[in-house]
Amino acid sequence: MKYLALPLLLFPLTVLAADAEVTLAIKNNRFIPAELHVQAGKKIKLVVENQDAAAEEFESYELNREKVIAANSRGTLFIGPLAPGRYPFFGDFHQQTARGVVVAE
Ligand SMILES: [Cu+2]
Repeated sequence: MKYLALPLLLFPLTVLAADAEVTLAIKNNRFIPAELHVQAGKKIKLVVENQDAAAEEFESYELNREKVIAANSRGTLFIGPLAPGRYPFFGDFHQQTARGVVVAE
């Protein structure tokens, strides 16, 4: 019995494991950096750090992701593995200024 438990314990860890971690900041309703370079074909843990006093919603149709990041807090998203290419994203609450792109290469 005890040997059976080990894979079950490891299973969630392996699923959640990312190959790389990148950080994106939000400051003055802008993403920094606005162009985020990641490795194609890898699962990426994207940490979004909102340094503003207002919430923002990270959104990307191409990445099929949408997540609200509260004021002065962090949120985590997993993206990929991505094919080489460009994947625009935007801040849904400040679309005029909060724009960026993930470049997978
Ligand atoms: Cu939205």
